[in-house]
Amino acid sequence: MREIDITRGIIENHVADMMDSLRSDVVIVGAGPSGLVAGGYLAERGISVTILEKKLSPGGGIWGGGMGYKYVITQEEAKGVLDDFDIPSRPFEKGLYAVDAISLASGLIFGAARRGARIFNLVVVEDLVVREGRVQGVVINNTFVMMNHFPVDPITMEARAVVDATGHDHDIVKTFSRKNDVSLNTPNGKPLGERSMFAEPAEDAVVTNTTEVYPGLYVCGMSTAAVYGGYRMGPIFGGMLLSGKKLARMLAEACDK
Ligand code: 48H
Repeated sequence: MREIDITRGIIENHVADMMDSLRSDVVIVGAGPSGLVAGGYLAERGISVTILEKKLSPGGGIWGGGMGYKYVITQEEAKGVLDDFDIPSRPFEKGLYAVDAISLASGLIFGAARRGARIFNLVVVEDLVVREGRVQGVVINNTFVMMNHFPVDPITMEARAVVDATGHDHDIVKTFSRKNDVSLNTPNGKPLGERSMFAEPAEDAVVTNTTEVYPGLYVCGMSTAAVYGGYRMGPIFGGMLLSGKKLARMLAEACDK
């Protein structure tokens, strides 16, 4: 065994995965709960999916549970998603389940990966490729480049659909709306901004507002609240899981056409 063989094994495999991701059916930006669920279900249907995460650890806002207490809550309606991803849950009140945040994060990450979604960490999506009135890909850079503000140009990946699953930040829709003279599929053509906490309508709205916000650009999870003016809901995650599931169904139908 030579050290250089270890190095070659890493570089060759990483580059092979990157080459497979140069053209995907779907690129999902953000590996939080909604993005991971969407990616897992899409990959299961044989759709080529790439998930890009700027942090070292995928999992988004799951890991810390509620204020660092390591449980999150889901509703009965989302129990099927937990079961599909083999994530244990504990019923604790009618219609509500407690889920260990560490099991949820790790279960969704591995569930998406083993279904065939290619997940890259330490990759920031800093812009979109927009051609002929349609989003057609992502502009990516390395997290360390972005953190240090180094003047290093980005590279690109193509996709038939790009998903903003970046959570509260709605980073992709925000940048897209700021940089282009475009009208989004929202009441005023712009992101409406997230509202304060009101859990029940917030959970419903996350699923309802999981949609195509511009040709080729979709939103799911918490970014729907920022884009469509929804309430926040705190550490209840059923809406995120169901939003990811709905998105996968929508995109699978779109990819079939
Ligand atoms: C690459 C990026 C970029 C970028 C961001 O926040 P998330 O967990 O997202 P959701 O919507 O799946 O889940 C939301 C949930 O975690 C939450 O915050 C809830 C329920 N809040 C309720 C409340 O009241 O507070 O994950 C988004 C991921 C993160 O891992 C980011 O690092 C990543 O997206 N990300 N990755 N390029 N430009 N921007």
